[in-house]
Amino acid sequence: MTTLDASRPKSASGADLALGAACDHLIGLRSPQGWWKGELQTNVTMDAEDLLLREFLGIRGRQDTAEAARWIRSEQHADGTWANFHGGPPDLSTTVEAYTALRLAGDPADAPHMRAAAAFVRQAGGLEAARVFTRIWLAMFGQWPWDELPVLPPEMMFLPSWFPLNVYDWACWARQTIVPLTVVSAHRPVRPLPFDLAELRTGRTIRPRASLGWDGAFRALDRLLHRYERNPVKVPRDAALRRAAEWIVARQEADGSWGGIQPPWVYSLIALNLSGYHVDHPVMRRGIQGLDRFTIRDDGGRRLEACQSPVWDTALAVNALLDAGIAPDHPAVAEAADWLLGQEVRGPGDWAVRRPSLPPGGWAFEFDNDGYPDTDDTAEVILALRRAHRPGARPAIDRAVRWMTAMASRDGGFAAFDADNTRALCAKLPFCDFGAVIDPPSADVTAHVVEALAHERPAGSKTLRRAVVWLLKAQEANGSWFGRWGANHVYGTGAVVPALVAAGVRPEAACVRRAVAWLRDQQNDDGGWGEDLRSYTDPAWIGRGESTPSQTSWALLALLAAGDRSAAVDRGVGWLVEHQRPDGSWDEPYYTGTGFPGDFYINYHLYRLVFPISALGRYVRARAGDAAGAPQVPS
Ligand code: R01
Repeated sequence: MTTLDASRPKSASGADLALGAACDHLIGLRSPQGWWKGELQTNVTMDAEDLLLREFLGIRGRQDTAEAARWIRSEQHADGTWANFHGGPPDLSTTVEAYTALRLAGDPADAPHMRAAAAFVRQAGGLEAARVFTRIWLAMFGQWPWDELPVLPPEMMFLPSWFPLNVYDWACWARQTIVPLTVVSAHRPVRPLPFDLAELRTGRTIRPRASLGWDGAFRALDRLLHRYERNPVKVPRDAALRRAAEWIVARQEADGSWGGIQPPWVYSLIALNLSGYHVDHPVMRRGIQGLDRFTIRDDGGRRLEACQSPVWDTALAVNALLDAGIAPDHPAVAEAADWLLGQEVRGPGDWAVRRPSLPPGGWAFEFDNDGYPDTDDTAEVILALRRAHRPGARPAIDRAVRWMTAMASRDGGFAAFDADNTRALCAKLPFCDFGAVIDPPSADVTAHVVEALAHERPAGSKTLRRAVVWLLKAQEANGSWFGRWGANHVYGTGAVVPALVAAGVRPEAACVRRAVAWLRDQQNDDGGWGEDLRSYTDPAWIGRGESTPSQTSWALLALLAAGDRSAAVDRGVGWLVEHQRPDGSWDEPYYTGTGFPGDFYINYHLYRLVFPISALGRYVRARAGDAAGAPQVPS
């Protein structure tokens, strides 16, 4: 007997049984407080950098080292390398960092797994070819000359918020990384290791090709800054370092983190330590202790989450259960909705630099990330709360709608954390060889906002209309939409089509028909959908890849919203039903979440469950509607 029988229409079909088992499994995963949180899996640079951080601060313990090393070894491929995601290619910087951490843990350089790793590193260009972040870590331990890194002067703290390259021109995740790194690179710390990484060097110097334009200009500026670094003017330098340290301390979150993400967190701890904060200082203690809550310990060893997704996961879970037809007063829905209400952001954040008179509201991604609410989470929570019909939710929804609406960028689209964070120049700095450093509007975020606003605002409201126009303009020639925060065009299209239909675009409209045709074209022979992460760097992979539960569900959500009742939909549902595990969940080794296109990917462990529930739920209900004579769209 499932908990659902009372609240869901019965039918003996495979989809219905699969849906019931999946809902039971999801409900079984919720916390006593009512929230959900799936593991947020990334790559071993998190674990390697955690050991390096502890070494730097002089707090590295034997047990933690041994357990982290065990995890890092377990992730190594047979050829000695590490990748950044399941099925991904060997990654040079990740392999350098993992190798360094294992040396720290005592693995001898002549052990077979270490020799294999070192051979790959040399063949891929050596330390000399690793990313800037990796070489900063090496410089902190005397394994790379500070002179051979791009300069990031702390004096950038003095640039006003209208001046190019000021700290608020950077995406919040890059801003919170760069400010502490200006402090670190001004101090040029060297804390020696008991070993040398000679075996990872090729001896070749990487001399950038002579070039014109911004690259050349920034390289010239970097040479000037290097000269300045030899003898910085003391008074402004000291003032800049003080201001940076204050800026960092003011942004520590209640859980001790910075931005709730690992890179700002570890660099802030290092920067404050260099600024005179001893490891016993309360700020440092909270920061170091907070890392514990991001640490997972199990049979595989000890690993860190790059960040945590409880608000996001809970909003998606509530929406999924409601899609499945579970009643809003079911305790799993009601308690989660009440927990979400308690997570509302009620204070100011960096977003206010661009929207100074806007009252706060909305939701962040994490437990205690109060300085950085985002429109993506806010939209999903608004959708969940309005459907959950909780007494007392209205004021919070209204504040959120108002905040989210005002976060529209100039062009009418929506980005995650900031409005008008579009200074493309940021990415041209020689420092920036990894990850997205600005937060411009994207189709997936704009779609989620449109879907939320469609229910909350009159169809003709100006913000909603402009966002819909933004989406129509963003449609690719092939009929799909790009996926910034999920992989990839299947995610974008799976978000945009339901949003457009919710906003009143007719399913017969050409833009929807083109999206449907594209999705049908991409369906795999097995009935599922998949899109390889290589699609971010190689257009030949767009829409192609092994079928996965979350991506199959995204495609189905778009087709169902478009009124598609073709065999393609039945075959997609068939794929989900056939691949369900006996426990009601699905396996999803492939990463389908995107941190930074091309550079950083996320396996959200709950995606494999919440999206199939939404897709199966809407499928079952659409079929029930068809049987009751609801209109269908011809395919
Ligand atoms: C990182 C890094 O580790 C990281 C971790 C998480 C994110 C940002 C936003 C959201 C919320 C989720 C995760 N939504 C907009 C998306 C919803 C699906 C980003 C980065 C790595 C390197 C650097 C993240 Br530098 C900085 C951070």
